[in-house]
Amino acid sequence: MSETLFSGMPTVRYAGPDSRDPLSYRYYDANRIVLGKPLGEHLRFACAYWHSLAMNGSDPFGTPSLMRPWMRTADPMQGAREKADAAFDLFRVLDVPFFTFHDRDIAPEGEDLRGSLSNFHEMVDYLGARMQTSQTRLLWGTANLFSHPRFMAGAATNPDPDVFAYSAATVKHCLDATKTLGGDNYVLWGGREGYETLLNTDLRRELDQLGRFLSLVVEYKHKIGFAGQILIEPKPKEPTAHQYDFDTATVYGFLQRYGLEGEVKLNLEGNHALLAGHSFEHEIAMAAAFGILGSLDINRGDPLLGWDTDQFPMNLNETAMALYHVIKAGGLGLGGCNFDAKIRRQSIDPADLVHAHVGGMDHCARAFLIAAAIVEDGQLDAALAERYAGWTGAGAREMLKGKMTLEAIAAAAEDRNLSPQPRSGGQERLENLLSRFF
Ligand code: XUL
Ligand code: CO
Repeated sequence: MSETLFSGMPTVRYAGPDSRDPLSYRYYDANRIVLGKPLGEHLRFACAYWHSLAMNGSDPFGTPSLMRPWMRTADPMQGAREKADAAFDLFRVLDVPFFTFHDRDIAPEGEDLRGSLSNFHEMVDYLGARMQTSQTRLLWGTANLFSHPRFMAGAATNPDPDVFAYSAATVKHCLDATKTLGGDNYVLWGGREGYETLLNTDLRRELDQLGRFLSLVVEYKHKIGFAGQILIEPKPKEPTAHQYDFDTATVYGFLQRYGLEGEVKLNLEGNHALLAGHSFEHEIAMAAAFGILGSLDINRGDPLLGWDTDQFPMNLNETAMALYHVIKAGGLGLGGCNFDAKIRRQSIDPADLVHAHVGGMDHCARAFLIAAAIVEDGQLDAALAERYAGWTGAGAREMLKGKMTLEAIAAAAEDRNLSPQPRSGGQERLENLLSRFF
């Protein structure tokens, strides 16, 4: 492997909470046993290729601020190989167990569909070779069905059936590649699956197209024996004014409508939750309640801004409560914590990328330890059980079994001449209890 931007950097190691070395892990001790298994296996961190390797610091008001060496290479395929070398060297520095990518992050667009697929598979082979000598595995693959102008009116929901077919071909090959590289999940984020104005949009048709597309993906997953999970990533807006996969609840309704609720789970993102007017913990708890919690894009947004800033997570309370609900849901299983997060436009040094991930991983590890301590303490759980204790009684349970009619419940209530007394929700007491763990 050639020299990379990260060649001179040693692998970041766990050094304990007292460490003064900014490039050491203070909380992320991957082998530490927490709640019966190693911390690393709970968190399953992933580095996102697009933000870490492909992003050049440009924003709607400015040209690129960080030009990486591989972005200057004249031959795009040679540039893609240099980018991959840098990627795996970065993974070595971070000692990160997983990575994630879109087809377009790892390989340049070709002249036409065949050319693009050929570039893609050549780079998938290259990544496969890199993975032979790396500890870093693939958490998930996905397709970029939103950057090229052909997708400006959507991919599966496009009014042009050729774009639907083009997208189907792209996803087929990305799913093949994800399986070949041993990925644990395949993610579909609905890039431009949404609308700007109803004046030119047939909602019913577009939703049916999206439902059909997803069914095709699920059928193909089974056909090739991909053992991983298919995940939808909800987001309420941006780039379109109204994205179809708005939030957890919306996607669950969509999955039910197209008969896919047993087949597809969710990849939930912190910043997307915020844009939907929810908290990250709300989205996680809601997905857990529906049994569709799959994986996390663990990042944070800026509550003062209305767009996806994709910052590295750094709000301890928010992350700890998000991970608390993950633990309560039984963990992430095949999912993980993917840093769908980017450094700021001014963070132009290669080291900034390393600091960002080290900080993110350490932050999440610390938050997980706090969440685990809350679970182990059990007082929050006990308070919840106590609040709903009335429902453990036989008469109460009978009402939910589907056997009692409204009249029967009414008759029983009248018979007992019920006069329920209000009880405190105890919110402040519970908040005080929680603050003891931070
Ligand atoms: C966009 C976003 C994507 C998905 C993968 O907001 O989160 O990067 O995670 O396509
Ligand atoms: Co994301």
